[in-house]
Amino acid sequence: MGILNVTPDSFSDGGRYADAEAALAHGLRLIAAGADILDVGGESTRPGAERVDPSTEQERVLPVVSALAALGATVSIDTMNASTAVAAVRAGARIVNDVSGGLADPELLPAVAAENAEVVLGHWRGPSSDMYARAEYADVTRETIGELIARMEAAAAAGIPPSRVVLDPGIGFGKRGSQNWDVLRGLPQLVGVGPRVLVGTSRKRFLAEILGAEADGEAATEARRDLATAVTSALAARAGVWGVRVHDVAATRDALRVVEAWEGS
Ligand code: PMM
Repeated sequence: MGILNVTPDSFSDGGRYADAEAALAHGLRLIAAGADILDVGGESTRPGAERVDPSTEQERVLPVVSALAALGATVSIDTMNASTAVAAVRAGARIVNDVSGGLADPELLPAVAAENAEVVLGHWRGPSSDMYARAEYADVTRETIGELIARMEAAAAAGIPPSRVVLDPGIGFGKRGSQNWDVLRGLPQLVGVGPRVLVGTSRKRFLAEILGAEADGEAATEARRDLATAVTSALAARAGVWGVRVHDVAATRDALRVVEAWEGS
């Protein structure tokens, strides 16, 4: 899954693809690099980010979603808003990627069910503005999986069967540095729950922390974070996940080719 953020303030690529034409061109580059799905987002979820109103979000994403869908791309819409999810699905998106797992907007799961879309349910304990305040766990892996199962059950109650659900442990969402590694170590248990699993580690702060890369210049940090992302993607694939959400699709494709060769598949 290639990341296409159409936002002026996303933490790593914010602002670069804010205009629809530039976003479309970047989407085509991601497909050429080997992305199977393009994840279009119009609201930054970086730590401390302010919420964007749904009409601004839709102005940003809908032209990009419809242009990519018209070209035959599989598009997911990265949103926490039911109205944006519905508008994007009607513009051609097949998957609704909600980092809040349906918690931010109670209308989202019923809307996804009514539109017959698929849904990514992220593990989430509250808005980005204060998510680290909620990063208190006795057992982060067990609690993350338990809370995701509860969201899967909420989706089923809204009319979305597990076959249309993808679970995402929400790396960086309400989790501090080492807690993210604990969750990644527990991926085989999450895969064992049943639905497909998606993981998003791309360029996240917990990677820069172990690299000691935070003090580097921005470009150097990005290159090192992309390499670390390719490695985590390979390890996630070995753990049995269905998908990885990344900025640098080419590097992750290469990493996944290595995994396939290693596994002889
Ligand atoms: N992370 C971000 C945004 N959307 N969606 C899913 N499913 N999983 C994630 O981990 C995730 C996401 C934040 O990263 P970005 O600002 O680079 O998009």
